[in-house]
Amino acid sequence: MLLMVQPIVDCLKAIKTESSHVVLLTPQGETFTQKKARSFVHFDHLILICGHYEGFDERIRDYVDEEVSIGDFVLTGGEIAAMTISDALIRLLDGVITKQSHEDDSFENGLLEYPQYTRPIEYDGKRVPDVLLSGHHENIRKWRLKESLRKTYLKRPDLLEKKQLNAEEEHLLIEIQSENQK
Ligand code: 4G4
Repeated sequence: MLLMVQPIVDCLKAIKTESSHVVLLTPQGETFTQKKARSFVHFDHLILICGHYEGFDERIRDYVDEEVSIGDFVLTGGEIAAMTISDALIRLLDGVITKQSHEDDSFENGLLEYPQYTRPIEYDGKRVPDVLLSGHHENIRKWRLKESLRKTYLKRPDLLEKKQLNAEEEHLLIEIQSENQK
């Protein structure tokens, strides 16, 4: 069963304004990323159309601005995709979380997040790295950058290929690669 074009276009006509951006959620769309989330927050009015059953009448595509997918998998409906996108956008709105938190997010700097610790200093024989207890901000910054690079190198090498590394990052990556050969 497919969603018909006429009821959806009627609905669009009823709610669309000059500032609306109309997005169709489908597995065939362009993949939603943090970069896309940052571009979507600039729209004053976002309309997310959720398909169900087996999708839409093909002609719907002429009435939307773009098609987006949240990943290469199939859902029974686009609603959870719409919630995913909403959540990613809402947390970028002013006042939801601090600017520093965004800058630290994975994908904002193109790297995975560095390891983080809470108390106690030792749990089940596992210690918080000494450098983090040292209070030496420059060493901590460098350690975090290196561990971000290490995680990305080991888990998401595809992200490193896309990222332009500066001299410090290049140097740290070479260290990591030689450490991993031992
Ligand atoms: C449009 C066409 C989005 C919408 C077909 C929607 C996955 C995503 C749907 C369908 C969705 C995604 C029923 C397959 C609704 N599934 N990856 N399902 N299907 O963003």
